[in-house]
Amino acid sequence: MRRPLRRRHLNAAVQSLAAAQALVRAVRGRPGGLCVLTGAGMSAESGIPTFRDALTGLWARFDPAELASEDGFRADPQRVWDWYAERREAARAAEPNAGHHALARFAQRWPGTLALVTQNVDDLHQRAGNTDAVRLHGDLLADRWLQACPRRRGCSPDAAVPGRPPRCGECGNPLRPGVVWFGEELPPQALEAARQAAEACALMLVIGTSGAVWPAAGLVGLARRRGAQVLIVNPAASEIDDEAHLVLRGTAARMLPPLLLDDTALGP
Ligand code: BV8
Repeated sequence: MRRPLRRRHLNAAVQSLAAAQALVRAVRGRPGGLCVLTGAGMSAESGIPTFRDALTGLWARFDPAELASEDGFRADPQRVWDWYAERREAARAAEPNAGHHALARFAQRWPGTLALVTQNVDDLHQRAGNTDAVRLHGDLLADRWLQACPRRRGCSPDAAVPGRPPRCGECGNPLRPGVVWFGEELPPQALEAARQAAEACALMLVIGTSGAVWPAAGLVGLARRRGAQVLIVNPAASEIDDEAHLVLRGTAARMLPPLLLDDTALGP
């Protein structure tokens, strides 16, 4: 009994990949034809735990929104600084995976077709070659002062006195990671660019996101309402699966090369 079931699964996977490849082929060479939204799952196969999985080990008992918030930082700056320091190390030690490289090669092969929007705060898209990726949630590797310099001296973050977190030697203003915390506004330019890309695309490809965080998750519905086809790549169900015309149940590194570059068919 097992064998036919597996064969059926494989045929279904091959068929949906073929259908997905046809959607991608239809937008190649079309300016802004493909908008890609990525989440933490994009970097999972590079060894960076997803947001939900980042709460493993000693961080398991914390709520992400608590750690990734100004209130959480003010309540215990050292704890939050250490969490980000650990994530920074993981990001620096990681390398772009086959999924990141497939997106970069697609952009090279069909210049102007891809608009890449990411929720990720690591720099793996940029290191793979997508240096124009729109970063909705900031940059894990860029620090800034928690508040504006009270002396309007515009002290450089590099001049901060080392510590957890580092602080201004004159006014004690702490450094914070250059990411968008929960309850904070997204960078208006990035959000506007993402909205325009979602509205203009013919295909919205959503990779490795649970679709739990807004306003990023809203970009998918926006694209669909503007007539775009929605294609999701995720090994598990997400909160935005209802918006999809087609779902590929697989991982970013395994699915993107055949999907974007027809490089290799899906093997057993
Ligand atoms: C704001 C930076 C207002 C920090 C992040 C509407 C409805 C409900 C709530 C809200 C709403 N509007 C606003 C809110 C509140 C809140 C929100 O969305 N809360 C949620 C939790 C309910 N939003 C905000 O606070 C936003 N700000 O609204 O401000 C405002 C407006 C004007 C003026 C002032 C204020 C700010 C949101 C941004 C927060 N910052 N990151 C940091 O990283 O530390 S969000 C952070 O979490 C990530 O960047 C990412 O965006 C998100 C995690 O989601 P995913 O990336 O999807 O990751 P996750 O782990 O959840 O899932 C991984 C997925 O990958 C899974 O589906 C898994 O199956 C899949 N996967 C696993 N392995 C693989 C894979 N896929 C492919 N391949 C694999 N190998």
